[in-house]
Amino acid sequence: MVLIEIEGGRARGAASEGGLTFPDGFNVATVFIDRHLAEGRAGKVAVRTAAGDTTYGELASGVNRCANLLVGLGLGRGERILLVVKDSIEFFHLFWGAIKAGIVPVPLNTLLRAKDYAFMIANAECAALVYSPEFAAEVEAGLAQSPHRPAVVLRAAGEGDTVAARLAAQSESFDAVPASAEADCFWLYSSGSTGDPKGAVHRHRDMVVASEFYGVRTLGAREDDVFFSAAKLFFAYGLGNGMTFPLWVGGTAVLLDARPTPESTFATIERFRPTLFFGVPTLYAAQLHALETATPDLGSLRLCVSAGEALPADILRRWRERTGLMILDGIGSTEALHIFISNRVDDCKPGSSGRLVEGYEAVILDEADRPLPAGEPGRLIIKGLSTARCYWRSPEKTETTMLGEWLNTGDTYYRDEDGFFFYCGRSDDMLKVGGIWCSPFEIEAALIEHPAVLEAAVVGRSDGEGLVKPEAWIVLAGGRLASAELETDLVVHCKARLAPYKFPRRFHFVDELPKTATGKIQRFRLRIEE
Ligand code: 3UK
Repeated sequence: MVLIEIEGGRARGAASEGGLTFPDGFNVATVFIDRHLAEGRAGKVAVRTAAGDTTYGELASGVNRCANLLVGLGLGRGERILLVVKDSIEFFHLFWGAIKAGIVPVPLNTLLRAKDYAFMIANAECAALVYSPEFAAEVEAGLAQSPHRPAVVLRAAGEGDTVAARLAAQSESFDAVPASAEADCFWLYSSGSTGDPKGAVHRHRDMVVASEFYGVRTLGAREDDVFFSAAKLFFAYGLGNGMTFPLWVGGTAVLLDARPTPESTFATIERFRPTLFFGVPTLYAAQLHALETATPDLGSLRLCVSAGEALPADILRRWRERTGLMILDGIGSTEALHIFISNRVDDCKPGSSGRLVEGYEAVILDEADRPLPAGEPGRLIIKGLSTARCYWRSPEKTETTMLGEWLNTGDTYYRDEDGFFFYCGRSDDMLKVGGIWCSPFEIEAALIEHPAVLEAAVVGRSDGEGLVKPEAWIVLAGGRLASAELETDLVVHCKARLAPYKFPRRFHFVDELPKTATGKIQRFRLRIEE
């Protein structure tokens, strides 16, 4: 059965949804996985990792075996399976196996701590939890702390009884459970400045829309491309770059399960020779430093992409000078699924996020919700067919973010006369550090647990390269004195409690913090102070 009209990796059909047609009963696993067998790609390598290559044929049977395993374990339609899984073939099997069976996969950030997992396990009321053995300590501690107990808890791979080990005994055929373009498909958790992470509920059509409008029509991804994303699959950015775009065009994905450093990313590029590389500004800056002494062969690359935070024009200039390669900056979000405003190879303004991606609309609003003319900064709202339907069980946050068909990005932007969008900052206090969300409140809460700290305020501060890093302003408890040892101790203290990137890179010790009459810390005053 033809589920979606496709020719040369492009969806064609009735003009309705931007040229995309979704038939009744549409299950997105059929177009990302099964279609390749019908199109003759069974023998082509779909995924490459240090552990080996997987063809499209092997991928399709692995996905079916995994769907059979999950159904056999008693998981039902619409139930959630949380995945704390490293970038690996198991991630592909679990994510698509679940979707094909009508189960909702929820990839989680693998850098989190026990209390974060405890919260998500309960919040999602998940029926299953699967994790890579590398993350066992935090995940198992989180499970022990959580009031909710998933019926199924399994390791993805490694020693003993794992998902990978159980696949061999499963049948390699499985008929996709009928769904629809608008049916709930998968979730991604997104963190806000206050309160707990929220599950953004994405639909079956969303990955098709992002892959076609951004991946194919904006980026120009093709079947002969080899994709390498430094951003991990559990981020919406990495999920698109490292899984859905390659599977949409019938290309090849290269996965790196280690931390993306200049050394590990250069080594991966030399070994697997990708044509497209996806990074974040902090990584490009670190790679540029490394390139002062290293001379990796980057000759396979035709194009680089940056997102997660604004790419400073100077980093782009230096990267082009040093490597001869272009970096396309674009803004995306977990709620939009992927990039909705982007530069293009032949249409780029360094320092801007680019122009609208086909299929999306954007409006910049003033305080009274009136559209602003070019040049004036305001709140950016966007509309497109890949945006999340809601946040799971967060009606208030859903109401302020999902405005009918429009999505409130929480970003301040202005648009120039040529239609290029320029980032001016967040509308709240949230920071992007290395492309990953960082709540100042969360770091402050950890800091004040330290006996030497009376009060703490965390703000973002631009480093020498125009990249934002958390900076702490601290009022010490009576009798305590500032010292280099204390700063080291505070960093160790934060790293023990929070995800490893959430610690202050600089400290200021002060007698008091600026506050409003009602006692609210005025972070904006700390941001302008030096
Ligand atoms: C900020 C940017 C300036 C912006 C993401 C590409 O980052 C992604 O998703 P998140 O949910 O964060 C979304 C927020 O991050 N941001 C992202 N890209 C840029 N700011 N310039 C940029 N190029 O505040 C946005 O609201 O973590 C990025 C694709 C998919 C994604 N989910």
